[in-house]
Amino acid sequence: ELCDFGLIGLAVMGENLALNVESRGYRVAVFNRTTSKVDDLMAGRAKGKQFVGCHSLEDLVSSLKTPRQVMMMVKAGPAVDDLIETLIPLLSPGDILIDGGNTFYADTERRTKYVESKGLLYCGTGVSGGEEGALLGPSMMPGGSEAAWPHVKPIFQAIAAKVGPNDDIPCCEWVGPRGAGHYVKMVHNGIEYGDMQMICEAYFLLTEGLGLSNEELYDVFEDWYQGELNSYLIEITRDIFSVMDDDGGYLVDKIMDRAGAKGTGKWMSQLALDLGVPSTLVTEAVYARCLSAMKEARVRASKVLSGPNPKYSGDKTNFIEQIRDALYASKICSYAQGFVQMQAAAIEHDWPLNFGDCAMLWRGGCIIRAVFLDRIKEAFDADPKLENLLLAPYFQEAVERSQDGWRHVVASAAQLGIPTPAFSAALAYYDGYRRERLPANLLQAQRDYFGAHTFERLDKPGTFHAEWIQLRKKPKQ
Ligand code: NBP
Repeated sequence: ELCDFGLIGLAVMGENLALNVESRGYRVAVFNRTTSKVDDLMAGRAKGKQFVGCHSLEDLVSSLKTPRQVMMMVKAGPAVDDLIETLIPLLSPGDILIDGGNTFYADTERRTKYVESKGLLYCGTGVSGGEEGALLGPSMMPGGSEAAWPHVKPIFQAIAAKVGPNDDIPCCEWVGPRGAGHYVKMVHNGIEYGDMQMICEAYFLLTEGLGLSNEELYDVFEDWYQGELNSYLIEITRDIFSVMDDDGGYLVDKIMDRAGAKGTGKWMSQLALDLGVPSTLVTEAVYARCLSAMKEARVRASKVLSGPNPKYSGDKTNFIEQIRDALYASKICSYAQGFVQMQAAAIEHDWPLNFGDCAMLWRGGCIIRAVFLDRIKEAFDADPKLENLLLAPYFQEAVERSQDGWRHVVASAAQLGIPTPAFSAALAYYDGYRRERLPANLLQAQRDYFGAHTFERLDKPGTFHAEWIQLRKKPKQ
């Protein structure tokens, strides 16, 4: 009996995805470069299930129904190109190659065109949710050859996370052509960076500024989890404050304050710079990880550089509420920036993205899943061309409500010497975006002064240049 689905790469993600597909009633062929992993799976978790273990790509291909669906779940990069080269001669016209890894979107743009030129279909799919998501229901962001969608849709939507009142809306919709799916996945990861950084800033204010214990932090996050900040990341953060080490202390207090990164946040920042859009939250989050990684340098600097006493002297309960406001308002700015970047990328690459759908893809299964995404979906449903989330009435009102607390937190953090790069960047973005007039008139004057870069005028159309040196007031000798 032929299989419905083929999966290559049996590391954490691939193995769990394969089990997920099989659990929905499909027959799955699996292959891994190190074939002992195939045997381990067949003798272990796949035992007695509808699996065919393959020791070669030829075996895998010949085990599949046509049009074949072959998903690669291997390390992103050259491994994917190598697999594509090996698979092309084995596959038949109309067969579908799927890349479910964390691939850079431009690689998927290139590979889609290449694979299509060989008469096959290509489907670059962002998959989020880690090990548990892969097994029980990830968030999936498929893009690539549109003709592949009707074929992959039944299995993809069967295995994806489900949301909605009846738990029947799959977090998997067609995103767009070529690299669109991987781009949306990258923005998801960048937003995840921002969310995590903002939660860490709240944590730092609560501990450094207010001296809250882990028990108190647990209660604060439990309270936040019950409200509009309800999200997976707030939930796991709450839980972290309850976990003890073997010796009775809290585990979180013993963890080295040096963050790692795999690079998807950095990609989003780099592409924001290329597009000329201000995705400042993800960028600050990336830089915050860089600064954290300089542990030894910080230890040296801490012995030399001074700052104020970080203890907050005002009302504790109020400050906790204000930190919640800062977190919520900053989160809105962060998502606003992410969607602006996707809009700019959609224009640049000619991807007809549906932004309400994008919000729903992240509603379940993935790391940034949150109730909040329903509001984003509603905002884009009400106005698919919405320029900026901050302009949607719901978010406009939410920021209006939060901004006093947010400003107080950013100002207090500056005075207490507690770094809050994401909260501060979010506020600077908000205050810059809401201004009809910014000081760039002076900037243009400077550019024209030293480099004759010309300027436009508010009072008449055209391009102008001034002889600044001749016109200026002569300095006193
Ligand atoms: P890894 O990213 O650690 O990749 C390991 C797999 O790639 C193994 O099956 C390995 O085979 C295979 N592989 C490599 Br490495 N080079 C290969 C080559 N040249 N040809 C064929 N196979 C090759 O696995 P993962 O953590 O399961 O992630 C898979 C993909 O999913 C990655 O792109 C990752 O970024 C993405 N992702 C991961 C997560 C997560 O939470 N881990 C979440 C979302 C997305 P071997 O056994 O022979 O070495």
